[in-house]
Amino acid sequence: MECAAGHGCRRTRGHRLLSTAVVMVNRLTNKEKIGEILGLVCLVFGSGLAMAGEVSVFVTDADGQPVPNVVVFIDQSGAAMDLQHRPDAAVMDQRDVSFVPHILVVQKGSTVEFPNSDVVAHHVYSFSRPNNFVLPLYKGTSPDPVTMTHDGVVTLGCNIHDGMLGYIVVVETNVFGKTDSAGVASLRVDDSASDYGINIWSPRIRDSKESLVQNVSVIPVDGVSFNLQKSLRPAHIDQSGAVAWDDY
Ligand SMILES: [Cu+2]
Repeated sequence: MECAAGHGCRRTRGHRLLSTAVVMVNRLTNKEKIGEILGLVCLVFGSGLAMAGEVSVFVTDADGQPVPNVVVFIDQSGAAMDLQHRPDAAVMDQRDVSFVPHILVVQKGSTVEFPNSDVVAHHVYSFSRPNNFVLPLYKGTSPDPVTMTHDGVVTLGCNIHDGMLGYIVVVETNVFGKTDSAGVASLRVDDSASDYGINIWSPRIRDSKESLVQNVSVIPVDGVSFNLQKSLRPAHIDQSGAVAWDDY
């Protein structure tokens, strides 16, 4: 961001430059000082905007408690995005008879690898058309990655272990994340972003679809809050270790 005073200060400069700048200003003439002070103001202001490219999203349940592991992403139509961040491949592991992570978010067109870290075999499948697929019983060597060619939620199961349940959320954007234990996710949005929608999704959420998107026209300084109204569905608990499968 170019400073209006023409000093060219950029938001990427940090506060650590501040003390150095103050010392320099003290050595200048009054006329020079005015100009430099303007620059300093610009520097501080720019530093304050250092997080302007980050949009914080907060999700709370009907009791006001933070909801972790909620997928957060912006609309495809929203703004310029840094396509350099597109992942080449994502990983949905199978560990302790569970899908790890339980919920994976990828950009449309990404490939997903399905290694099996267990000693037992798994038979992974999804009926979620048009991203449906089957990875016949395997362990050890991983099957070929699966390319997620359409957006939407891909529900995963295992033919052997009924308790295994996972989700791949395929989005049309590379600006996505998941809320942490504090119910917060940070999205990195380009400075030029405007008029875009912020969406949330979780298999636990029962609120109306319309309430799970908020449109913003600029980067909201205070972030965006989703205060869910309906009680959540219970969290999924895999039946890890419930059955001892030694070999297939
Ligand atoms: Cu399995």
